[in-house]
Amino acid sequence: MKEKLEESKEEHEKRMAWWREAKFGMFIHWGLYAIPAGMWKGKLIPGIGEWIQFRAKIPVKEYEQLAKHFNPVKFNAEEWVKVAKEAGMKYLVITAKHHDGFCMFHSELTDYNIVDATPFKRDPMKELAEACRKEGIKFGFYYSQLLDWHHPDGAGNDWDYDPNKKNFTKYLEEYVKPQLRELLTNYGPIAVIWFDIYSPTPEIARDLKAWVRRFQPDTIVSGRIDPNRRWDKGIGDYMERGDNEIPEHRIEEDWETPGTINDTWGFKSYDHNWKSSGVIIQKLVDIVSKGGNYLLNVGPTAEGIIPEPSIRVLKEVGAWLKKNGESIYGTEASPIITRPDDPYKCTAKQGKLYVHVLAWPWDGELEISGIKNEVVKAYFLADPDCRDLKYKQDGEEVKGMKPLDPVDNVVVLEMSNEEWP
Ligand code: FHN
Repeated sequence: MKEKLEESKEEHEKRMAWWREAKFGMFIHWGLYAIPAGMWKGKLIPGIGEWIQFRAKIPVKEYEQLAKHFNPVKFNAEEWVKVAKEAGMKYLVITAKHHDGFCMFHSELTDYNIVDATPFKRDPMKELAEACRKEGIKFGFYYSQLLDWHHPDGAGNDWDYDPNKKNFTKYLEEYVKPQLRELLTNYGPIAVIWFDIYSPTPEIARDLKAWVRRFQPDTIVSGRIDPNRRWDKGIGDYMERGDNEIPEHRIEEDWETPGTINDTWGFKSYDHNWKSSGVIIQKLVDIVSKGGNYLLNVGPTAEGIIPEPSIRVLKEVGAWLKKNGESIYGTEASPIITRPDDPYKCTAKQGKLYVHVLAWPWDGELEISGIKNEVVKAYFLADPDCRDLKYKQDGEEVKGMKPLDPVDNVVVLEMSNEEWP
């Protein structure tokens, strides 16, 4: 049965309002792949951790055995949500079903789920949904609609199943849609359904989106519902950029970059390539200055622990946001065009330009160009007393300020009137 989708611009704007304000969210990739953690039968398997079944061509019957050993006794939903909250993240999206097909929620459609197939027997999605509600964090599900290496009719597994014998429509109608109904009816309000690479046709994408709307009209649908659309939102509610990809320029429509803290989404025991908090803060600023959201991933272990290096980085980002959040949440993209090598990026709110000085020029002489209003006050956002910063304005140029923070000094320029920015 095909679902119809008709909605007004107002409905769309209303749905997107919290998301536009939020800017920063937590992505969580968690599943059976956290057990092998990047190694299979003594061999290091290259690539991202959650793709291990595909990369090592592990037969379903073998991979399924992992479920018997999945017992994340250290999992604590409230602690995870607190990590997100302290990092200044406003929403959380977790893998309900990734490409390996294992369901991290209790599903009536298959026993291959965390409650029925593991010694853990709990539904962590219920616990997380609850904890998010308590802490005021929006809660969403990642759901792999195309790839499913476990289901005989899902796409992607041609080492167990003959691709010519697959019935994708059956998988969609009798499995994907009923599972989406479960996710959208058993866990309270769902802020986002994060579909991933990609629905096979635009018709299927539209149908799936309408299916989501039928149960929760306010749920935001990710751009990767659309076949191969990376450069505009297409059928989704917003555009999803490539993984870790930040566009060069400001983009007018809603968009998001999903990013990793190290080089994998699902936990890998030997991936220690952690980005520093400085790098993450600068990526966040870059993204927000171009009008986007940053969905930053953590990959918990099979015991249910968010790796300590991620927690450390997130705490530091959160500490920076505590002082400088005004220049991120609810801001507009930069009204000034900056080049990649400019030492600053901007965000704005009415009458205020936030100048994120990511690398203070070595001679201390910061010059900001393109200021189309008279500056009446300059100060560091992190300074609780908003003490006046000395500056000289010469037409559209503002010069002569000295740094405060080693990573990103946010200088606030207050304007004489609210016409710009
Ligand atoms: O194949 C997935 C990958 O495992 C991961 O989930 C990322 C997150 O954006 N999405 C796909 C690749 O783009």
